[in-house]
Amino acid sequence: MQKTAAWLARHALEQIGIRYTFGIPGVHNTELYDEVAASGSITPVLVAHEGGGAFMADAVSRTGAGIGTLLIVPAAGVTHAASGIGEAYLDGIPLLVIAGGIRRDTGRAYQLHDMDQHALLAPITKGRWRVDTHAEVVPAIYEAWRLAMSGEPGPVFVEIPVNLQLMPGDAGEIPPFVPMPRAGHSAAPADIARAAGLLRRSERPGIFCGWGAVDATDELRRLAETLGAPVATTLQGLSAFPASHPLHAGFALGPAAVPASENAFRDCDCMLAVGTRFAEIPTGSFGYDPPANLIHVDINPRVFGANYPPAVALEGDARAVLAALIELLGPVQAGAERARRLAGRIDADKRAYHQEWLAHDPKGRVNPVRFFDALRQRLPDDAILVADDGNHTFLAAELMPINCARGFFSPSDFNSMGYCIPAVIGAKLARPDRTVVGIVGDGAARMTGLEMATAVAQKAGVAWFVFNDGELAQIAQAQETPYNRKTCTVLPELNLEGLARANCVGFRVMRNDEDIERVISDALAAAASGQPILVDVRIDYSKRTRFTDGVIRTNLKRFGLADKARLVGRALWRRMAG
Ligand SMILES: Cc1ncc(C[n+]2csc(CCOP(=O)(O)OP(=O)(O)O)c2C)c(N)n1
Ligand SMILES: [Mg+2]
Repeated sequence: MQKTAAWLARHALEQIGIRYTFGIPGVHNTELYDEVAASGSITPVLVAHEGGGAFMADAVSRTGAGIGTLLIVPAAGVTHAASGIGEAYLDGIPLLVIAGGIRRDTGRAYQLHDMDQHALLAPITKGRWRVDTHAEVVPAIYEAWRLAMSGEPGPVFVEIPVNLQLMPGDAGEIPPFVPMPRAGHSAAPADIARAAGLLRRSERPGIFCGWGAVDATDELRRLAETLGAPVATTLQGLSAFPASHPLHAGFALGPAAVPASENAFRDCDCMLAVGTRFAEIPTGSFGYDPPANLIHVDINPRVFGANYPPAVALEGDARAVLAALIELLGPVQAGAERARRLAGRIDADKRAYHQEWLAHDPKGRVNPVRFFDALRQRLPDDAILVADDGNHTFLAAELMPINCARGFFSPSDFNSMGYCIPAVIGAKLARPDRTVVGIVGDGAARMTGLEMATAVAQKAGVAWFVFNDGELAQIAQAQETPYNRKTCTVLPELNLEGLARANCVGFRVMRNDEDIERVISDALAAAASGQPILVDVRIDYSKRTRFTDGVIRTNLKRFGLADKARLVGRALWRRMAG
């Protein structure tokens, strides 16, 4: 069969079920764009910057509605997209990145956009393909997709040289698309039995879950209830367990965790960790050591023992492994009584922490706890909340209850600022039935703020709440004590209303606590009517999160006496000298 590579790529994307591609056309992919635009099922979305496009595609994948897909130019498109590709790679999110490639039929050097993109992408993709013939196009895209979706998901890259896109060639027999099997594999029964034994004998079991458990909420709930175990989550996995459940302890472990989690896990003697890598954020810079009886469930065996040695490692799909574990565990006698006691303690700790925030004086600005209380009240349970990276992220993690699986996204391990504004758009396009809102720092809003126009063009009714504090607060707070000065963390003035108007989105200001309910209601109403809207939230950041305090304390403890003396001496001197 004679076909162009552009036709073949479009065919493959249609079979996979791609509904949107994100990117910008250039001379190496206009043929692909033209094909995709002719598809009845795929909409090519023009973005302002490929970095934003990559964050949109990432969010499509995080909703669970198929794989997010990029359609970009070589070199400059790839380097612009790299932040989003890196984020997806470290966060275990599938992405299909398709770029045009330079001509392979002219023998010319110094072509436009000529670079080794495969070398650049090697550390942040699971696999890379460059097709050299027409017959390779469809198999390469299917194979790339399969790799992206299997095991721990991640980004894959396919380069299609422009000469193949333009000219028809022999496509050979086009293979059929074979979807992935639904049921994931479980671990060895003997290992699951050992895990069940440890949990049964434990007096204070605990469950810690990450994004890898996000589709296993029912199983987690059953296990928590059977064992009478508290459940803490990572930042990325915040939505894996509903905050409304009485055994939900909350975000993180150890001194950087919310009080309910810190207390519930203080004497944990057997931990069931599911779909988490014990990375830096959820352990508060490795400030919490899990117990020796650590049962670690993950689809990626490389995470086992990377930070903490497991007593039992269970390699497999979280749902399948947990279902088998539930089966082998059977009823646990002490579980119900433990659950009752724990629920009381968790509830008291959560109330006390909430009260502590309510009592805080926001100095005429917006108190974060009142903002999140009002937002929670007005959002449906299945809403999707997207945070960027900064102090606002940890405020959301500590103060905003998330009750629906895949109801919270944030750029976690690659930790790339600029994620939220575009990701909100990607999530809304993938799930138009859901309310999607963003919480974004004023620093991050500068990075990808011009992507708001993409929401208007796509008629994506979303709301972004910009936490406007005039600083790169998460870093500025960490500078305060040791340096007593804020080098490069005080932001120049930005007119957020101007930014909103420039992008043709709606605008509201929330000046203080009195404005909260009215402005949130207005913003959600605008979003529901299809009008994207930006809200300038004059947030008060004078009270620190548990996370920031915990991480600073943990890191300070690590310094030796001499270094500690040096740092404290410098801080004191600066304080005195001004
Ligand atoms: C691309 C990128 N650059 C820099 C950082 C370092 N960083 C982490 S949080 C943060 C502050 C973010 O400021 P803002 O967006 O205003 O949020 P806030 O902390 O004030 O809530 C910075 C600079 C990062 N994570 N990513
Ligand atoms: Mg800020």
